[in-house]
Amino acid sequence: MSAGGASEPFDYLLKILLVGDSGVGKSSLLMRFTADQFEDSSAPTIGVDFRLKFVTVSDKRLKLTIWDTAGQERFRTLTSSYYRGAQGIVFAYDVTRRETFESIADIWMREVDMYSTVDNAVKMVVANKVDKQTEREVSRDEGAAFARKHGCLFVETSAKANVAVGQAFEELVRKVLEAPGLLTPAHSSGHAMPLKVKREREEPCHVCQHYHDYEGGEPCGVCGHRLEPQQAAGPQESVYPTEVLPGFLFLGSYDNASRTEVLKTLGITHVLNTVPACPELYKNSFSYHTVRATPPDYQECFAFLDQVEREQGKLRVLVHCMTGVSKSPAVVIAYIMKLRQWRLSESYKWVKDKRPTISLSAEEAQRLQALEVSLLGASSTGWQPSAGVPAAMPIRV
Ligand SMILES: Nc1nc2c(ncn2[C@@H]2O[C@H](COP(=O)(O)OP(=O)(O)OP(=O)(O)O)[C@@H](O)[C@H]2O)c(=O)[nH]1
Ligand SMILES: [Mg+2]
Repeated sequence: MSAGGASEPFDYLLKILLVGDSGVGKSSLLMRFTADQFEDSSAPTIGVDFRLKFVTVSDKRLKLTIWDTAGQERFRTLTSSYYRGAQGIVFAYDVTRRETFESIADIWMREVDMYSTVDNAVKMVVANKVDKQTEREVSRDEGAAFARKHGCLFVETSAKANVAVGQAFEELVRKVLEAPGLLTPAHSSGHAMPLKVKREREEPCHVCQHYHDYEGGEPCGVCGHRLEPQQAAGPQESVYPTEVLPGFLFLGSYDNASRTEVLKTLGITHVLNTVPACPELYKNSFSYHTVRATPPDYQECFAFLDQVEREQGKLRVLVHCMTGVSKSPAVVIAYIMKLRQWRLSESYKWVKDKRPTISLSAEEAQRLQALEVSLLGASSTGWQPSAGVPAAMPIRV
């Protein structure tokens, strides 16, 4: 199996799902496979994450979307949507914890039976952590017999020692390619080929190009992305963050930050979370910084943003708070002031033009004005530290 560049054309799009108890190593297997990396202390997955990988198997160019789900019950949401349309399913257990092996039949196979929408999806049992031989509680023979009994492929792996990880995914993909009816014939466009024939009123998903009734609000069967129903009143919220400085700085809400597939499509690599209480959702996929205090300390934020700015062209950052209306725009406005040496009024207008919904709180407006004085000298809004918030600064009270 050979891997290719992120933008190369492909013949088929495949959805693969990883399930299994918490701590068995699902995220580690995915990291090993997609990035050839391993972390000794990887954090539990929250909700669902996914990674893309382009590979060539049996002379077919494939774009794999591999979904990594949380094993911990309390982090599991959207269950049915991530099972939908999966053509390959990996049941992972930890050979040193027998209970994780037993959960496969007791929990994970039942879930798949309940939610999977692809009848003949290819299933594989993966026995991970074989580097810990002395602590083994489930033998290879027992694992293999279990897999055979349930009509699954079987591979023993170690994400840590890089044992058979690529081989496991390769075997799974090969079987998906061989299985009748799991892939539709090539689309006449001859480029990125959808998994099913386009029906009337269907549009390619903006994220993964799979055809579905996108405009009608139907979730994509491959990546789960959906267009949010329009609000009857008020401005329409976009699922996309706002690109404030092209190819570098994005501004958004927590809702934007929770859409890993959208962030990846935009090429975002870093996330600055300006609310200490908001969890870091996809630690394996993005480099995070969560501010220590409310309101956020500008210098702390600048240090993180400067790291990304130094690698402009390669790295992109999303700055978000809960609503994307006050805290995170204030950080973005502050950073633009510092970066471009713009007055506060110019920096504010730049951001407001791009994201009209921003509305700074009185406190953020005041902090920005103090920053302007310290960065650039006298204030463009005529503000003095003793004078409170001037009328010239549009704010939310
Ligand atoms: N020794 C050893 N440790 C591993 C291996 N794979 C993963 N680990 C470790 O096991 C722990 C859990 O790994 P994760 O990949 O986070 O587990 P997970 O299945 O994604 O867990 P959840 O996200 O909570 O469902 C981490 O400390 C990993 O470093 C392996 O092959 N060998
Ligand atoms: Mg995980």
